[in-house]
Amino acid sequence: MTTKVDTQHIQALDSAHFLHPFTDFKDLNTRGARVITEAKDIYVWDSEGKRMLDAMSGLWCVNVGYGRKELADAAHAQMMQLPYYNSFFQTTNVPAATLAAKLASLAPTVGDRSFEHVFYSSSGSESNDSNVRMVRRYWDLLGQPERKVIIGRVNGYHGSTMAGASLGGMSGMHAQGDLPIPNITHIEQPYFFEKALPGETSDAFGIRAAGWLEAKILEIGAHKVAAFIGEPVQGAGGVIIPPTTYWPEIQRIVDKYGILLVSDEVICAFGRLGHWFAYEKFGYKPDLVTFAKAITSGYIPLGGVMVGNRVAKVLIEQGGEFNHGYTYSGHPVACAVALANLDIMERENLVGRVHDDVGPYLAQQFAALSAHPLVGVAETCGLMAGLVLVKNKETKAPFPEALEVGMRCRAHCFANGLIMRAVGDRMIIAPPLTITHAQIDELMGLIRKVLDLTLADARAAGWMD
Ligand code: PXG
Repeated sequence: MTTKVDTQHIQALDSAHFLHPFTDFKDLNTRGARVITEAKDIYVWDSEGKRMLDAMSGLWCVNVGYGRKELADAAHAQMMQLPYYNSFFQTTNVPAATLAAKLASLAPTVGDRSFEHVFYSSSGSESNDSNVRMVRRYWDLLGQPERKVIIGRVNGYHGSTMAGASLGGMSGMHAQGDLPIPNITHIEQPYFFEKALPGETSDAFGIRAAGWLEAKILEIGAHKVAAFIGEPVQGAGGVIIPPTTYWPEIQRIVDKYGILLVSDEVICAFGRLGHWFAYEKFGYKPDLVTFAKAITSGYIPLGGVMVGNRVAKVLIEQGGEFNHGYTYSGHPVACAVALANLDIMERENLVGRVHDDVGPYLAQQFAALSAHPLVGVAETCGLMAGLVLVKNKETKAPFPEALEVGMRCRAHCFANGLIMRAVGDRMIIAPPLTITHAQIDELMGLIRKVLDLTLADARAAGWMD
C-alpha cells in the first residue's frame, strides 16, 4: 500500500457531489463511502490501508487480475498514436478492425450459427439496447414487423438503460421509471432451489422451466415474438445456475417458433465459465451474444454484440443504412486494451485453467461449504459460485427478508478483508481467473469465518430454527 489519501476529505467530496449507482444517497452520506485506492493481483486496498481479497473481480470484470502493466502500456501507446477517432463516416481504425476479427475467431461455430461480425458499444446496457434495435430491424427487413415482443426472465439482469432495465426482470428497477417499455415481457427464472416441486429432479425441472417460454410464446402468439434473451448463468440475480436440460430445451423451443435467441454473456464470456463464450458450455446456438466487462478485464469501458450470420446476413444484404451507433463504437484505445487483455488470457491459458484446474478446484472446495449449518445449498459454475443462507438446514427454510441476514454476512466480509456479494440471502463470488489454489484456500478460510460469525449472530438473536 503506497497511496496516502485523506479519507475524510474524499468522503466529504463524495457525499457532497457524487450520486452513486444503485445507492440510497442519504443513507450513504450518513456513513461515508469506502475509498478504494489501489489494487494488485486479486486484492484491493482502501484508504485506511485495509487489504481485501476481491472475490467479485471488481464487478464481475477484472478477469486477468489487477496491476497488469501490459494493459496500461497498450492504452498509453494507443493514446499517443490515435486516442480517438469515430467509426461513423465510412472510417475505421486498426484496433477496432483487428479486435472484431479476433473475436470472430474466438466465437465457436455451433451447427449452422457462426459469428463473423461485431457491433461495438461501451457497456453491457448499451449493447442490449443495440440488440433490441437489431432484433426489430431484422424482423422488419424480413417483412414481419409484427414480431416485436422480446421475452426476458424475472430476476434476469440486462443493464440499466431504459431497454436494458426493461429486458431485465428486476422488479425494483421496473418500479422506478415506468418500465418495462412496450413489447418486453418476462417468464420465471430457472431457479431450482426455490422453484422445484417436491421430489422433482434437476433435469425434469430444467425442462419444465424452459416450458414457461413455450407457454408465453403461445399466450402472446408466436407471430408476434421477436426474440428471447437470457444470461447463460444469471449473475446479478445471485448466480442462478440452470439445470443442464434447460438451455437445450430453450433452443428447441426458439427453433420451433423461429424466434431469435440472445445470449447475454456480459458476465459469462471470456473464461468465467471455462470457455471463451458460455453458449458453447451449455450447448445452444444464439443469434446475438452480448459482451462487455471482461473483454478489457474492466480496465477501460468496452462492450458489444457478436452478431451471428443469420442476423448479419439480413442486416448487411437487405438493410441499407442502420440508424444506430455510439460516439465510442469501436473506440481505438478500448479496443487496443481488449486485444492486449485477450493476449494475456491466451498466453496464460486462463480459459483452459478455469476449465481444467481452478474451476474444478473451486467446485470441490465450495461444495464442502454445504455442510455448514447456515448453508442451504452451495454451487459453482466455472469461477462463479453462490450459496444460500437458511435458518433451517433440513427444511431449507429461508430467513424472513426483513432480517437482512445476507447484508449482515456481507458486513462481516468487509470487516474481515473479503469482498463477497449478497443478493438477498445468496452470497456470491466470481474471483479473477488468475486465482491460485493457495488463494482459493485463503478465500475458503475467509468464507468459513464470515459464515461462523453470521451464524453466531443468528443464534444470538434467536433466528435459527
Ligand atoms: N448484462 C449483464 C448480464 C450484466 O451482468 C449488464 C448487462 C449491463 O452492463 P453495464 O456495463 O451496462 O453495467 C450487466 C451488468 C451486480 C451488478 O449487482 C451486475 C452488473 C452491473 C451492476 C451490478 O451484480 N452487471
